[in-house]
Amino acid sequence: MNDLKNLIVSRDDAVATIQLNRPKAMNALNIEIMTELVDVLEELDQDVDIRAFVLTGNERAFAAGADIKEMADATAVEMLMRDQFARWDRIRKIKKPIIAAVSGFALGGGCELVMHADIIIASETAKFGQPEILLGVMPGAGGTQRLTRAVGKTLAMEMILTGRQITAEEALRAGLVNKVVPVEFYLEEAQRMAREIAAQPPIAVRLAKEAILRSFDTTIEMGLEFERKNFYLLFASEDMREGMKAFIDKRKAEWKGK
Ligand code: DAK
Repeated sequence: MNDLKNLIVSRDDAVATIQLNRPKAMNALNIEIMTELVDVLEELDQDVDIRAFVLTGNERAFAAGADIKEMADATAVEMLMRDQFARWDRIRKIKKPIIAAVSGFALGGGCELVMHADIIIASETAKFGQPEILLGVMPGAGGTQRLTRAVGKTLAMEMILTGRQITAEEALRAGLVNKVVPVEFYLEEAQRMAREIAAQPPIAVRLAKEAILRSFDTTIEMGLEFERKNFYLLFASEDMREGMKAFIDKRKAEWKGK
């Protein structure tokens, strides 16, 4: 993690903040930055001292998409052989909660990366869009699926078929983001929420995140079944005993992550 060229990683107690750091290229997501990002997320996902992630960019751009310069001359076979989708799938498998703190442009792959996060905090200046159509292509890292589920069919169609960007306020109304805050506070607010989640019992957080994500690829029946299994499983945790006992004793619970 020491020789990262495109990311700045900082730790504050149980929260790891990962900042995309290719400012001259508007944080365009080239293969190198995506490789670093996925490796860091996986490494910290295994670190018991880290309980939540904040993923951010800079004030001007969260990320302006996949690196167009890296893709412009690629053939279909080269794109296939680069197997970039595998990296995105690995982000999907991260177990700890990821909070995206978004300011400025979150476009194309940048918007898709934001939608891989579990919670999204936007600054008033954030702009979300899937402008791939303007380049002769279409979203390739989940945009047609995740944006549609987040904002509904008609707005997703408009954004993807015209390339129109939406403002933070519009994103809030459409249900794409959790909160819009002044630009001075977007990172702070995401870190505050990450700390709040990091203070919860980690096994319950992990199993709840897993169950929510499962709702995207299953029927309600199978999803409920999955939820129930995770619910039962929590009765095997020390934290469950502690949480309920602390309530009865009228004291604050002390979580062990066991
Ligand atoms: N790629 C490469 N460079 C980019 C870039 C990008 N996406 N976005 C910006 N830059 C670079 C610019 O080229 C410029 O570099 P220099 O000319 O200084 O060398 C620098 O960043 C500053 O950008 P601008 O001069 O354009 O700054 P402005 O403020 O005027 O405009 C902008 C900001 C964000 C509106 C504009 O830069 C822009 O429209 N950028 C492109 C946005 C876009 O079309 N994004 C979608 C890209 S396609 C996949 C997964 C995902 C994807 C594909 C495959 N696999 C898993 C296989 C996703 C595809 C996409 O995202």
